[in-house]
Amino acid sequence: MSILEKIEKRQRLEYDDAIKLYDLDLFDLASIANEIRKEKHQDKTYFNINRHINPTNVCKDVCAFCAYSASRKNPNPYTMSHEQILEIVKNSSKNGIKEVHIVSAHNPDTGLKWYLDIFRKIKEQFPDIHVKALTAAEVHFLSKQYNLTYEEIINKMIESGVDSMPGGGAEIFDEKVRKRVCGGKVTSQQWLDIHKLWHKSGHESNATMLFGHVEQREHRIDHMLRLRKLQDETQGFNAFIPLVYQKENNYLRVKEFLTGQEILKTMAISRILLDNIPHIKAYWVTSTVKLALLAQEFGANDLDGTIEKESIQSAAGAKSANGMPLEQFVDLIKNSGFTPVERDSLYNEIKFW
Ligand code: V47
Repeated sequence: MSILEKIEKRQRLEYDDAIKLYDLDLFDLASIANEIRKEKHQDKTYFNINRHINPTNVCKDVCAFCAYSASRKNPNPYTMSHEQILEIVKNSSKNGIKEVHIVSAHNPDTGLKWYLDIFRKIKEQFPDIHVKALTAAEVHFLSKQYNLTYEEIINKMIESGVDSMPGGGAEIFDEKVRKRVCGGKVTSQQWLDIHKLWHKSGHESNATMLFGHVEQREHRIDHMLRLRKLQDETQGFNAFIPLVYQKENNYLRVKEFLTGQEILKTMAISRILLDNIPHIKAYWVTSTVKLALLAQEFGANDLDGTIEKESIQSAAGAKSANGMPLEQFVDLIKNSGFTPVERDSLYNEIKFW
């Protein structure tokens, strides 16, 4: 049976077929991915009114792709006080945010309490705001730093009010590439183990993939298939987020951005392969807004959110430092022919705009 026939029958593709998807014509891939998107989500494009907060950039690890952490390339270390973070949440709550997405560097100086107490304080003062916080890379860092098991850190997160985990830190699972781009931090298997434990605790999370640096197509396919395997076991992932690598101010020497075609093909392939992860998020921050809108025709059904402030990818060259106004966000989705649906962090529909 040909690959196209297998997809037509909605049969699962394994590695040998999956890698050949890249050889298909761009518009054939779009049409297949769009058909699957429509079956699952019709013309709805989900987004969230949210606020990203990155409380410290002091990091004990050095990932070659990272321009955010304080280092030789970025000699401006900062660590926010809890009062500063609460002030941000207070101001953003006036804009109707439903979620704070809190991700930090691996700061060895602040103490475990600094990491966890802020979640409790946010929950006490803003009980209706969903706290999405701590990547598996941070969970691993905290576990090593404070000699606690992953389960113990996860229990502390839950006790402190963390509602869901973001998908960061996955980067690329292939061990050789991973060693080159972020050797020394959470391993691929540890990343997957942490999400498995989080799912087992009855909570949901997302999964990212950083692509467009030194990895090859086969590493992307391998990454997606490892996620699909875990999702078969746990069903805990809500969204897959392919993050397009930004190349400024970091230690990886990558001169060219991926072509728009390669980015869109990767989005479409993720929609086809990840038959058990319901949402494919085109994160406009890294793909650019224009390509994220186009990605809606290539299987993506989620555009993340208004963000308000973004520090990680903008440090590496993305034009996202100030988020996007809600009206503009809604208009862009409508003008591209889709229905903007505001969602909460767990994909319950809040409002059709
Ligand atoms: O894991 C770091 C990435 C991630 C660069 O779960 C870079 O809903 C591009 O995970 N170029 C953090 N990317 C952000 C993240 C995320 C974003 C939006 C939504 C969700 C979600 C999660 O940022 C890191 C890393 O892969 N990153 N440096 C760079 N130069």
